[in-house]
Amino acid sequence: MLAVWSGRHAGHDPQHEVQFGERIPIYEVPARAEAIRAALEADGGFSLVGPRDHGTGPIEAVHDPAMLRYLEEAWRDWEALGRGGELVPHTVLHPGLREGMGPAAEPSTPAGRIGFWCFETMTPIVAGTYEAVRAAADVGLTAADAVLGGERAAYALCRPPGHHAARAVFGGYCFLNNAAIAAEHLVRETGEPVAVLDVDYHHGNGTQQLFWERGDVLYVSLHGDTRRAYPYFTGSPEETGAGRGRGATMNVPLPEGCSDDRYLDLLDRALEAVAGFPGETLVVSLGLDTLAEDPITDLALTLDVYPEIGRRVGALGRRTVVVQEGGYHLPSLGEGVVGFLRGVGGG
Ligand code: OKP
Ligand code: ZN
Repeated sequence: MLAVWSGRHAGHDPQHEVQFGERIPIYEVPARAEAIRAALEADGGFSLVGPRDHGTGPIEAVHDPAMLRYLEEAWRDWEALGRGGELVPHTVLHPGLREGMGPAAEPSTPAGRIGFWCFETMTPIVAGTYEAVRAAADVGLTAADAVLGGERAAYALCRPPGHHAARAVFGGYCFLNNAAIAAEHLVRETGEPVAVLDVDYHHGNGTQQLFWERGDVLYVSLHGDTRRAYPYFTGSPEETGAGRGRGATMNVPLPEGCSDDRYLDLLDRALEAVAGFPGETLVVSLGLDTLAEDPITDLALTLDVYPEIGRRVGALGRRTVVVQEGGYHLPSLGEGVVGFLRGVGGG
């Protein structure tokens, strides 16, 4: 199987995330991508290639161009103030702040701008962030191109992840929504509907928001029930899309301690929705943070289940682009990803 990756992810290397007033070591680290790459290489069944530069067009087809401009300028403008370290907001644009008063305008200072575009405190910007997030988008797009070129499946080793990034806001370790950018690219290139299946532990609020009113992109997600789990404010089963997208969003909340068997049952429901949706192309947002050992989540999946999840996804018989999202237990990441991909590929 073709696996696309870029070494430029390594430039996004913040040391901390801020949680509940504490600075703790960040979980979303460069070693994640390196662990996956090493496992793909060791397996021998993958051809690793670099991304092709797709420019800003396919990104701006999904995200507010002003947010992309902000990401490009953020670190430079921060440095110009003589600042360094890691750029994290102290003031965030909560919708209640301007309730009934219309939208806010983008502020002009770095301190104001980051709170306008970023929704939380765990997604720092550093010197290499912009280059890394552009590379991650290109990695996803290049894997999509492989499938457009006739490959049955391709893997995009994206880092940082993307599914929490919405049209005009970023957070949750994510800046650009790699999977959504790839899905939109696939819709435009094929002229056909595309399904997105999100099996990361966390609800892909960004992907859901981007395709909420779209009837030509299905979004189906299994995730830790957001009544208890991040990102808290999206992901309920009552959310099914609107307008032309009515019925083209499906959320399947997972209970704390969810086992392999329970997960596979719920996965089958999600896969039925994909099978009932038109089109031949599938994008998978793959997170390994559903694993029992994952340090930031609460399910009980074992490493053995990922090949079976992959096999069931592969059995849909769709052309499939697998996009990396989360997964924070470094010792298991490589085996989990390789197992899933081998399952998709029928191996
Ligand atoms: C990104 B992806 C709450 C911690 C939440 C942010 C999680 C972002 C996950 N105590 N941290 O979906 O794996
Ligand atoms: Zn996640």
